[in-house]
Amino acid sequence: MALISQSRRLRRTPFSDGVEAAGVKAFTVYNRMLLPTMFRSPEEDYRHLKEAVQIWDVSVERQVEVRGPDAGKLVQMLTPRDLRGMLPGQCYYMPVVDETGGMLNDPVVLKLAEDRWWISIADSDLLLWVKGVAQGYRLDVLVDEPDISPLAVQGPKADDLMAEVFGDNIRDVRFFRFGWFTFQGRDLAIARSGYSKQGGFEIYVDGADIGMPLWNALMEAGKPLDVRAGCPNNIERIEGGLLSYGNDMTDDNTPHECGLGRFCNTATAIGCIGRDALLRVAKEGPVQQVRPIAIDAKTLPGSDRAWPLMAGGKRVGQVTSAAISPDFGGGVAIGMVRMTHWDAGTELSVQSPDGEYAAVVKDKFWN
Ligand code: THG
Repeated sequence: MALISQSRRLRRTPFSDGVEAAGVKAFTVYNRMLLPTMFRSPEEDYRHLKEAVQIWDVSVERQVEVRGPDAGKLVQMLTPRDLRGMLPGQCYYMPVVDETGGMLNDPVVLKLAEDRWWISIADSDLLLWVKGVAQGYRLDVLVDEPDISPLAVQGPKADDLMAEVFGDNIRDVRFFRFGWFTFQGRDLAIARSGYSKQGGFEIYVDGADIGMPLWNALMEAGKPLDVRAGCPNNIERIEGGLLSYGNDMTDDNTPHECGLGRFCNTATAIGCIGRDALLRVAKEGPVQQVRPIAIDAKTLPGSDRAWPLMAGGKRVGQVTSAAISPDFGGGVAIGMVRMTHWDAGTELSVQSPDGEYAAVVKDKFWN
């Protein structure tokens, strides 16, 4: 692989200096910003994530801030998830759909106050959609991207590390809740959340100037815990069934196809854009859906395209993410499978660029 050329269009983050000093080996681009993908090797990073604690520069999870009297109304227009019961201090995983019910993004939303929300986005230009909706409906809101950069602390020793830097009260933050904690005189929202199944926190770092001081404080305090710089790990997130927008789903998919029907309350999410379309698909049910797929392979290539899933000479779906799992042996994958072939135990074959492999639909992800 060649190098990626630097330019102002490809944004660095407040933690890029620390990421480079830690020996990052590969990046991807996400929301026009650098996202590390490998430090030592995918397998070494994976093992360490499952046993210790890592600091992840996930600044690419940009915030769309919605502020003002119509903020709650606007956020509810974006999603089929019913937000009426949501309290300040809570995070919700929130599908965002267009007028046809197609997925535009799958952010985590934080309710800071009735009139102030952060939408922590996946890789699509959601800011433009939210601004467009606000303008089109003449809502009384301000919509912008503040200087907030999430820093994730993930792994089984995350609580111990965070307690060293922020105090023991951090241990009481519950899953998908956030509290306010002070670092160098600045109040930071810290949630128990993150893009792994190993547990941990996300610190919403307010102001690029405290990025490296916080990075260094965590690295220093974590020395006895074997802390390392890390990043979302493709093997671990596939095992855990964490979906990747743009990979496992696009605007061609409804939330129901993505297995996100449990985050849709379309009947009561009054005002949601795409509600009529979703009421139809919710009633009829999807004709294809995301499934865990085991692949009988010892090595697999990278997945820069969908791999056809075949049965009896016919295409019945596609694998959208795949990796070899050190812990579960063989290939683990996320696929989109037609309803005729989506039952657990269904035997398929997958056409990877390196050849055809036997595959089977699993009943659950690997956790
Ligand atoms: N954290 C924050 N923002 C994000 C992500 C994140 N924005 C982009 C991307 N990741 C959004 N995608 C996801 C996908 C899954 C989860 C979070 C964000 C997730 N899901 C849990 C699960 O499936 O087990 C639990 C969801 C729930 O129960 O509500 O955590 O990682 N800030």
